[in-house]
Amino acid sequence: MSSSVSVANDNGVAVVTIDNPPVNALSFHVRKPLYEALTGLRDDPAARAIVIACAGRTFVAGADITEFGKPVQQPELRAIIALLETVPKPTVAAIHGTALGGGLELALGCHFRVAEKSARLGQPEVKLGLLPGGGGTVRLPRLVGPAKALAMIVSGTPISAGEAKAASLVDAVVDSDLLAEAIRFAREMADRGGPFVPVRERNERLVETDLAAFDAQAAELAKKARGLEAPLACTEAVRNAITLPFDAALAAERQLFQKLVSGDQSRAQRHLFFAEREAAKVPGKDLQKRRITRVGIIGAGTMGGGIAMALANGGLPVTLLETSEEALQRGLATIGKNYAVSVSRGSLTEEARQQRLGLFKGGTDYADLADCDLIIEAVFEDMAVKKDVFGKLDTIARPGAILATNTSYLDVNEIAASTSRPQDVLGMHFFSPANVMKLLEIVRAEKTAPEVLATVADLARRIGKVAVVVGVCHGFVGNRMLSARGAENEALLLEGATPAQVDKAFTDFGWPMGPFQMGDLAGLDIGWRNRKARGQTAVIADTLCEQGHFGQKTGSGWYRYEAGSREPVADPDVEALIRAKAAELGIARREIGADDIIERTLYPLVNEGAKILEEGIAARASDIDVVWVNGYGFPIGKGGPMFWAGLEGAGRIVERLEYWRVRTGRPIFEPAPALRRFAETGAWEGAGVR
Ligand code: 3H9
Repeated sequence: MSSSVSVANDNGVAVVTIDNPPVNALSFHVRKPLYEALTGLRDDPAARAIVIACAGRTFVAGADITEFGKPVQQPELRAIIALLETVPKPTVAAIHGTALGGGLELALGCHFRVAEKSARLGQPEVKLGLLPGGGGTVRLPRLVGPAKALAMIVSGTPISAGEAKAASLVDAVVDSDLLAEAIRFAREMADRGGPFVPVRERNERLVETDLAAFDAQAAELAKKARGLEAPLACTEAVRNAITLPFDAALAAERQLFQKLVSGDQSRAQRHLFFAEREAAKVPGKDLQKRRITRVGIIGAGTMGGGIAMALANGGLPVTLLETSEEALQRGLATIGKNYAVSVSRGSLTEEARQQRLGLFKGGTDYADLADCDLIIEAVFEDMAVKKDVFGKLDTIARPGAILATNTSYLDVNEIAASTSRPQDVLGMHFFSPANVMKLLEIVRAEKTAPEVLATVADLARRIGKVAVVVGVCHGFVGNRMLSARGAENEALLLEGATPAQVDKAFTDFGWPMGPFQMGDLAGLDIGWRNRKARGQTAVIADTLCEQGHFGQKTGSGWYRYEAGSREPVADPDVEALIRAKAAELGIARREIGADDIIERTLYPLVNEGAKILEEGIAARASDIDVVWVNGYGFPIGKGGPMFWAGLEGAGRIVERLEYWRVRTGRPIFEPAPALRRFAETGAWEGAGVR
């Protein structure tokens, strides 16, 4: 027997163990011996029952994603499950860790499922732009009912063993000794005697389904799909499970799966899955990570408070530092209120709220941070202020403590130089609201020690952030590219577009909102302040700000907002202002198409990404994709700007950039050498870590 699958006999119960680290994915070298083992055991009189278990940290976490897009090697998972369903003796899946995707489908091929209390079960395929392709859409509804199955499959979110038991997905939940308990369960079933009904024949939950209610639920979910094909295909497949005979529904699921797996959206989402894991890796062998047991946060405003919550949510004790007792209490009160809202919405239990609040300590004296292993500064975005803070930290922080700045733009090298320990200094650029947004740019300064980066990357993982290591430049990866994306916004308006047209081109592309809506949400005064600090102007935006139109918070910005509403309404005054400014500047207005809008915003975005890559500010093109998908709402179905450049055609992007450069004379359209090389070779070249 191969080392990936082994069989043992425990007093008449055959135990088949899958051992394919790290997550027991169902690679070909697992499927083949698994199929052979089950074939042998089906007819083996020495085996009265079969338990399928896994070695290592988890039950099967799904199909092997690296095999998608390559020729399929037999036997497929479907064949293994079909074989399992012909076994006349009881079959039991012993589940620990996670049973995900094809892993849960394998378990659904068994007659019974026994799970450890801490286990989680789910069909996350939708997150890879897929649907469960091993019968999950037709078997899961038979156990948990179509409504629950639909919710699980369309969200991709796993459920706990307890919830799975309540939903009849698992038959028993055990606290410990999973394998022994699963064997005991299997033996008991064998003693009790058959017939043992496979899941495919259990139609009770389907018969009682209210199809109209199901369709209403599906329609609600479809509204949230935002151009993604997989959620809709999931819905169609689960509906088939209700309306079609088992085999026909299974065949339809197969067809839908094949279509998705060979499509661009799933390719993009699979790219992101691996990109996220790659981005967090810090090169360097055996880096000795530092221990982080308490974190200090300087500044209890919106950003500092959000960062503090993100850390507490990950179970870390936090000391919040403010300049006065009053500001501290205000910050703590906001945190308390935010947690109370989570409880009232049902996303946090009262017990968890108490636990989290218990992790906070406050102070107004820098000495209060002396016992912290990591101190994150989230004060006003001003170099002199930051340097002052770091100078103070240098005197009180314990040796080896990591000192981080949450700056979004400033030079981390300069900040580090204001201490005597630049090797311990780095940037941790959180995105607002920091307790919600997934992205963390870890900014590597010239002298940052590799183990400091590795420690913070580890911490990011602990608190559920998606981390990307980036180099120092104005705005790092995300905000620098954001400037490039927005460089033509006003020109588009002056030449004939309206804010609503530009925003629509963005939402049609798949962004959650366009740049003007986004500006109104964030507050136009922020960009205004930044422009003034850098001696820059924006003719229309500056005028709006001078008139006090800061966006949603003032009831008007690029759009108008009715009292208490966040719904943008086109504002004729803004349109008149745009026309007047265009006339003043002698710009003839014309019809602007969606293609022009995309070319003049997203092509410069890609182009700036190429520059970032060749400067070594990002180590890999895929790191840039991770930043944009997790921090800025780039549509996941397009895989991030650098992946999308491949779909769009780098040659075309270069050609159109050149066209716009000639037409406008603006350097933003000068194609970067790395983009030209991509157009020639078909691949981005990572510049490596600087
Ligand atoms: C599917 O099942 C389709 C079927 O319905 C139909 C088939 C016909 N394959 O995340 P981690 C790697 S679709 C290959 O850091 P954690 C991962 O890249 C699949 N590799 O660990 C990483 O590699 P490296 C449905 C995989 O403890 C290493 O394992 N299933 C796979 O934080 C560790 O991963 C899913 O979508 C895989 N399936 O989290 C589940 N999974 O070390 C996807 C992981 O070289 N997996 N790797 O960077 C997960 O959600 C998490 O990995 C898991 C563990 C929760 C399991």
